Amino acid sequence: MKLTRRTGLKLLGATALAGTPLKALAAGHTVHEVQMLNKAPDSNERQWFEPPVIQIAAGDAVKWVSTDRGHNSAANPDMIPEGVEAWKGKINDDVEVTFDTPGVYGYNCTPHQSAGMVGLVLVGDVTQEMLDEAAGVRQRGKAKSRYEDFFAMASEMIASS
Ligand SMILES: [Cu+2]
Repeated sequence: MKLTRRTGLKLLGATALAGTPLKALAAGHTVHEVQMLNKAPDSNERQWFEPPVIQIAAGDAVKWVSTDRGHNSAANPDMIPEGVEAWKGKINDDVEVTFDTPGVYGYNCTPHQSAGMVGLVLVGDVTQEMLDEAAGVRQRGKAKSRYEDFFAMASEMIASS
């Protein structure tokens, strides 16, 4: 049997939980961390979420960590599934959001949105159609070119998952 990521997650939920953080076990889901950074770790890009695109299972959480000061994580209300409440973290604060609804979630740092500090969370079964819809939202400044890269990364991720 080819062990796909999806199968792996199911197996993880059913059996092998070794290596899963205790906190995640207690909460019954996995918490994925995204760092809020002044500079990307692998390039000279400034104002950066690492990783900028993250794929998680429905029911998992993302914790944005205020590694560098001056940043926050806020959902773009035009880039989240219908009926889902937008989150908005405070500057310099860690914020943890649990994602129960599958879909594409676009977010940004409020003061650095036009500087391109944006990211994507892909929750559960994401289709190319969902990506295209979110990618159609108008962007300003550097967010435009960053999102072009990130949506291309997202397409590759869903194709290989
Ligand atoms: Cu920022």
